[in-house]
Amino acid sequence: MNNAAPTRSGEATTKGASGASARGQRRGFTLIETALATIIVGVGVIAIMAAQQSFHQKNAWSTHATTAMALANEIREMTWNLPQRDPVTGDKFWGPEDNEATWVDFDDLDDFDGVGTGLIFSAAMANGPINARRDIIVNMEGWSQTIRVFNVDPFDITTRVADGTSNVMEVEVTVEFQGPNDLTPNQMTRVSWIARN
Ligand SMILES: [Ca+2]
Ligand SMILES: [Ca+2]
Repeated sequence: MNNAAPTRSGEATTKGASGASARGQRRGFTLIETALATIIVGVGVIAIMAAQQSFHQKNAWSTHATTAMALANEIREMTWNLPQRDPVTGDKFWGPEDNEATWVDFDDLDDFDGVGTGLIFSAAMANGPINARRDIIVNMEGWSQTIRVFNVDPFDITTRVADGTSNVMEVEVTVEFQGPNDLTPNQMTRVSWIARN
């Protein structure tokens, strides 16, 4: 009986030491540790958000570039088979003939240069953008197509000459987009080609 008591006492002493050690291991985080952890997590979150924002911006730009190319191709398709001479009058009067009030009436290539400075089809002007069938494409706020037609030197098609002074024509389409937060329109694409007729 006398031997049992010291043993229990010893166990109690051992338990007491181990309990104190456990209490020491379970101590809370210090303020500095918490602050550091917060900073580390915060920096990580900010980096992820910045990467995500960058991804969205690139994705939006890519989508807009694709739309712009499609709008330019609509003009290319619309004007591809137009002749240089007006099919009614037979002459090469630069710009729309007298009886051609709107783009729906235009039947030769230089009609689409307007009075010689180009034509703009835009959502802001409620006349565009237009498709190859000359219909206004709806729900295209902020978009515009600018068409210009040039005569170029037949021996050097990179050189533009005065309107009506050559038999080789170049058509140029510039597509712009102005988003709700953009102060000015952004040029999304510019395409030009030598007319086949
Ligand atoms: Ca004409
Ligand atoms: Ca015409």
